[in-house]
Amino acid sequence: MKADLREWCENHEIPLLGIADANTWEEPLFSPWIPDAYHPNSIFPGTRSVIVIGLPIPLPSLESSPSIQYREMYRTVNALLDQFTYRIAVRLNQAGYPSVPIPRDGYGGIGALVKNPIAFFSHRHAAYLAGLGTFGLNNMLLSPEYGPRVRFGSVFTTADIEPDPIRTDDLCTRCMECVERCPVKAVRKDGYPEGLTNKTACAKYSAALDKKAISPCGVCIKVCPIGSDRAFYGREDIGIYREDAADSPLRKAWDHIRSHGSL
Ligand code: B12
Repeated sequence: MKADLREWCENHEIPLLGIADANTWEEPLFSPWIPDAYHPNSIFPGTRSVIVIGLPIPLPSLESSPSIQYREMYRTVNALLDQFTYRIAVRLNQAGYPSVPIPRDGYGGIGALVKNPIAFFSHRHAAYLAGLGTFGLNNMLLSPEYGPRVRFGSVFTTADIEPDPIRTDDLCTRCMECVERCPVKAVRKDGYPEGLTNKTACAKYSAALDKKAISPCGVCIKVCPIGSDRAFYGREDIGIYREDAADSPLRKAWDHIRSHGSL
């Protein structure tokens, strides 16, 4: 079953796949732990495994953010995540294992998040339990391949699939770049849980950007030095994102992109 899933993902350009045992939600690994109502078995009783897939945000699409370029890429990746998790669930149903895909976000517009910035299920948490990465100061799940520049989707299934080990290392280097560069000072330097992102401040900023058609912000994920995608794109130097960085062809390109397509 796992080999079949892996092959299917490879054939569909899905680079990250992890499996979590649904029972791991019942054994707190840090405190405060995720509340019972948000566990897979509370949402879909009978869940044995949670399949998590990760699709990367190509770094150059994010670098002009906030911009129409990143907004469109965010939407593309979101649509693919929902389609792929839907197809994986249908595939498992056809094989005789009742399964359900979970929407990659689960909220009705940024207004809903300003009112209550919590969804009914956490994909970040699922990705962590499926061994795909570790939490960073920016509250995002950092993967070795893409740092936080990866979005996740999950499928709850009654199939028993061999789980992947949870990572025990810490990918975050506490470089503080996400803390210092957040435009609304929503990312904090303290550890979990004191340092959880100020969700309301971030959501309100996103709502303001949405009025200009350039949400979400994405700065805390573009400046993160973690991820082999940085070397792949020749972007090891995160100083290029600082406002006072020397003029470069990249900055000209970002200014060009930012001057188009938004309100
Ligand atoms: C609500 C929401 C927001 C809100 C609130 C943000 C927040 N910090 O929660 C707002 C609008 C502000 C927001 C902003 C962003 N978001 Co958002 N958001 C969500 C959403 C829809 C729900 C999160 C949620 O409420 N889960 C339920 C609660 C109970 O769980 P939780 O918040 O995930 O937290 C639990 C664990 O993760 C854990 N935890 C969280 N942080 C830490 C840190 C440590 C050290 C430890 C040990 C544990 C820990 O503890 C919590 C309780 O157990 C998810 C999609 C989803 N459904 O999962 C995307 C999601 C979290 N967002 C994502 C992203 C990328 C962003 C942005 C970068 C915007 C963007 N798309 O460019 C910013 C980053 C802001 C930030 N630095 O936090 C991605 C994260 C991908 C990743 N690699 O981790 C997600 C998973 C979407 C997806 N499908 O991939 N988001």
